[in-house]
Amino acid sequence: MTTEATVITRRDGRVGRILLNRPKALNALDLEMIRALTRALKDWQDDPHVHAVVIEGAGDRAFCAGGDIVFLREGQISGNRPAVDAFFQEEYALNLLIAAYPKPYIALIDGICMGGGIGVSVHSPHRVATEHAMFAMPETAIGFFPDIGATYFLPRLPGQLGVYLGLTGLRVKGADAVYAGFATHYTPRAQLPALSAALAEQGLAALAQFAAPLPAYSLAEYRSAIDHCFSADSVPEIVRRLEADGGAWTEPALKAMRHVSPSALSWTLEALRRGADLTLPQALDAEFALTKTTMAHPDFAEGVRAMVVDKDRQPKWSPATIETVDPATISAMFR
Ligand code: QUE
Repeated sequence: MTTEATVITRRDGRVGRILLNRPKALNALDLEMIRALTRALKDWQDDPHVHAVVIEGAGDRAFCAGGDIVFLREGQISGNRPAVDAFFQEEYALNLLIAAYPKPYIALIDGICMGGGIGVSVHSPHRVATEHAMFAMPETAIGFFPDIGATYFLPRLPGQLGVYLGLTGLRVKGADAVYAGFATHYTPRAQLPALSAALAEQGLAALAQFAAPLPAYSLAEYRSAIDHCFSADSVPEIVRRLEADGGAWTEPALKAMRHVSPSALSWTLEALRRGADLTLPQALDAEFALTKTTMAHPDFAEGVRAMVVDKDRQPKWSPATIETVDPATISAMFR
């Protein structure tokens, strides 16, 4: 272990600690980090001194902002499919390892938690959010889809909330994340170091002890409208329902849906509907298959270019509008 490591693991009292330590990259997961996490969890699985695992993000901006999508884009463009496959296979295997982990795995989420960051937290039964926690699945913005098991858990959020969040990429903050189902406990940032220390001393009981009462749910008044709009059978119909609703809550949703990849909206809706009937392992297998067809679509390289590489935020999608996406082309991307 060195302080330069992008994942720092150590034993502390009854717990094994994992620190995602790439704060300048918002602790986004590269393959080396995925491997370090996997190795630590496998070591501690059989270590009688380790009763639980606690994972946190370094710095005060992010728990984990996602995966190494620049690496994935380069692998796709250069035709290095083995490297791309290795990344997804190992990332999804880690998601499954966390879901089935035999000891408590506790994620302390303070700051940004998106994509791959959700994959190393939401599959565990113990997720603490602070008032600065910010959850999102923004992959339609890069011409991809919510993966890391999101096709399993988004359809299991209350009503159509997961479809709304998976299509729009909109953010859920603080205590709202508990109501929405991303987190199980709410603890103020100021108390997080004390909670983290208490977990090493007394174990899981510390979670309830440090949980603060939840403030009101800001999405409560839109829930039935969200369910109505996002239960539609197609993306164009969802847009028609949002326009017909006309409420203030529909503005950010429509703005987001007009900015992201029209094709990605369509394959994401299909993937989420299918995921509702799958187990987590089945959903991850289906996601792995879908990485191949979606990354081969021009919108993936273009979306990562516009949002992450060049940061001009002006992607040129093909096709350019929701109305001109061909449903048969999307259907052919699924097995
Ligand atoms: C949409 C996304 C992602 C994104 C930006 C989007 C995403 C992702 C990252 C990201 C952030 C910080 C990093 C990094 C990647 O940004 O999935 O390597 O250091 O991982 O608009 O889906």
